[in-house]
Amino acid sequence: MTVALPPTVHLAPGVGDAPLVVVDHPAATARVHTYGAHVVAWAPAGAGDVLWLSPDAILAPGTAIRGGIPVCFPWFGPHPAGAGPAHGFARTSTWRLVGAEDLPHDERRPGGAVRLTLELTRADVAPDAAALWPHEFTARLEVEVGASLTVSLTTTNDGPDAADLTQALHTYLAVDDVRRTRVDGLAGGPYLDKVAGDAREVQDGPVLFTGPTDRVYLGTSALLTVSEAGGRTVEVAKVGSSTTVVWNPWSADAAKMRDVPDDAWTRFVCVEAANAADDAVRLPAGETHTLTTRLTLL
Ligand code: TA6
Repeated sequence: MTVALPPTVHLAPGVGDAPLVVVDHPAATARVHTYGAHVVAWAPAGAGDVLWLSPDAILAPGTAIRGGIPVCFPWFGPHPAGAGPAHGFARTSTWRLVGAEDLPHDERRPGGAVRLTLELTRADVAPDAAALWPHEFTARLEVEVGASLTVSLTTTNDGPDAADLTQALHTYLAVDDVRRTRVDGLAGGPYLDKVAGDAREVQDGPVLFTGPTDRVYLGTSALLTVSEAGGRTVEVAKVGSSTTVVWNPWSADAAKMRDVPDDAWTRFVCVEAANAADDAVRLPAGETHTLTTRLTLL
């Protein structure tokens, strides 16, 4: 890895041979694994961690890290033909750090920021995994760490044929108690209810959490807020995304997950900028698509 690092960025041991990128900037701190291009922590100055990382997260090649922002690509959920792992191969591949730079203070970036760029091509992916999505591609993940956290996944189709893909920036937000948390901005929108066999429903008011929740909101680019009574509010903005996924496994499903402590399901909610189900992306040869999510603590 030969990229020049500004003084605000250093490398630390990560997963296997894939280093962890540590950002320590006056505007914010962050940690990003090159394994999976996985942001596992972000704290704007003066605030605690906005992202939830499981205390039992498994940091080992071949396993996706539980928490932070897993990059689900080039498929979201089960493999389209049922032939591979859930959520694609990006989160279990080692990406290359190709850029790290300090960005000056401006209107969009109060206090400045650090931008990291990571890249993954078909050649970086284990052959058995790459065979599950037979396209030449370049995926770039830009992570801008500052008073806001902006994560952009840009995919270029380098092959001769159109490529179909689904994707998500599967953001785990830390909350004190999901049962006191609400998501505003989705009212009136249609969704697939995964816990009710993909039933098509329409959102009535804010999303409240009273049981296992796994919803794929379709055709929405809405700005959201995730807030807790008496607690903090996180704004979730997105671009290039027509799907928003909202997930919490609740107690019984969490108990089956070996990388989530039994009582930890109350501590997070996933609010994901995605393109999935009806909103899958068809990328013509030579074309590029960018999916962005931007988190701001209000
Ligand atoms: O985004 C929600 C979801 O697709 C759920 O169905 C749920 O199983 C979750 O992602 C976590 O998936 P994972 O493969 O990381 O255990």
